[in-house]
Amino acid sequence: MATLLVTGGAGFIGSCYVLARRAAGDRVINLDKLTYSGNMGNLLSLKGDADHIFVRGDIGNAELVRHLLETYAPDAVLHFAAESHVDRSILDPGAFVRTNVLGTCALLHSVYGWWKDLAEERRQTFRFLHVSTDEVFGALRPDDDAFSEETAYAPNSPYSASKAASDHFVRAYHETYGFPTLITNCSNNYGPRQFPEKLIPLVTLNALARKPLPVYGTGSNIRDWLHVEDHCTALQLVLEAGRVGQTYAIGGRSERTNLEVVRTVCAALDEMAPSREGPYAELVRFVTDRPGHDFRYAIDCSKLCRELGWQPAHTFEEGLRETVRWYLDNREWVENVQSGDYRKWLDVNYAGRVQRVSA
Ligand code: NAD
Ligand code: TDX
Repeated sequence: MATLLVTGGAGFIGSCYVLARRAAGDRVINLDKLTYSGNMGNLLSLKGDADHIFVRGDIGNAELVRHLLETYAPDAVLHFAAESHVDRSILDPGAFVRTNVLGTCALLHSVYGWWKDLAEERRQTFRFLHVSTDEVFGALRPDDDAFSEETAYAPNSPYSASKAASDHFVRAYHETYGFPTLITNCSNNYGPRQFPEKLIPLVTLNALARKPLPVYGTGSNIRDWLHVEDHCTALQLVLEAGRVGQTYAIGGRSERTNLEVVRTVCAALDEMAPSREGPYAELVRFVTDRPGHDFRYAIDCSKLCRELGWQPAHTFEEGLRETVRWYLDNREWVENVQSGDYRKWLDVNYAGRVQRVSA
């Protein structure tokens, strides 16, 4: 049984990882600030579990982090905590600098300061895994090769710039101090418990409420989708067998245009929750584009597959249907996250965008 310090374990991907590790028997210390996207409702099944220790706090709080390290002596730190939404980063880049850059630097320094005084054997086996994104590589054109570990960084949004900066600091702690880091750069995740500011849950819930489905620009931008559980199995393999100091690109080999994704969600809903008012795809509206909208992301994950034997278990079509089903079956979770703050966000991000019926 390993002891893991997980940051951001009440968020979408972090909670999936925490649930998987508890099911596997690891002890988890879960440090999360519970920002708007952190949600204890994601961890309901762990209520009363003595081996899931939840601590509400900030990764930048060096005293708290030091206390957790000294008290629980984790075998690894998995760093998920971040501001994660590109549209929010366009409206408030400062929050992304504070958490993703300064917060990550503070966390790194706290963990490094504790690690350097451990006994040699513990120093050798300890790992700091930094969970990052494919967005740090910028945008691809239709015929470009997919991103790989060798691709040069070229972040275009304040979000991706802040994640790129954090990746560089993690790398620098390895190169400068020999700190045992691992970095993963993953493509777009989907699955249960994703906060409905992101495309797939936003469109699912808007459709059920017969609200417009906002597609940025012409809907031709491309993302490479991966089920969140497949991301988490990849992270565990990297943690257990990844080479220290290395980066691993993770992706689903499932490139789809945004319009294809939205239409697939609509088709699943037509079947699972048919509406008397007509097919859900009638609700699609093409709205003012995201500034600096990256055209295409795609990941070449052959290093991960070859070196660590990873394979995704979900196909996009089957995983998306399961995800839509999850949102239909978990209305209480949905109602809890659709708070006043969430409605305010929808106003801030969508009210000023021009809407068209065709692209
Ligand atoms: P999320 O927004 O759902 O969750 C982020 C979590 O971090 C929340 O629980 C939040 O409360 C917590 N948090 C934020 N600031 C904090 C702070 N200062 N201290 C402690 N906790 C804090 O995000 P997600 O989609 O689960 O993403 C998790 C990580 O994975 C992020 O680092 C993100 O960059 C990365 N990533 C996400 C995707 C994706 O498609 N969602 C893809 C690749 C990589
Ligand atoms: O209302 C919308 N309409 C729309 O067309 C929203 C919210 C999004 N989009 C488009 C923008 C993107 O091309 O859909 C695509 C997906 O958008 P998001 O769900 O916001 O994800 P993206 O910007 O691609 O970033 C995500 O993947 C990489 C995560 O939010 C990041 O945390 C992760 O690093």
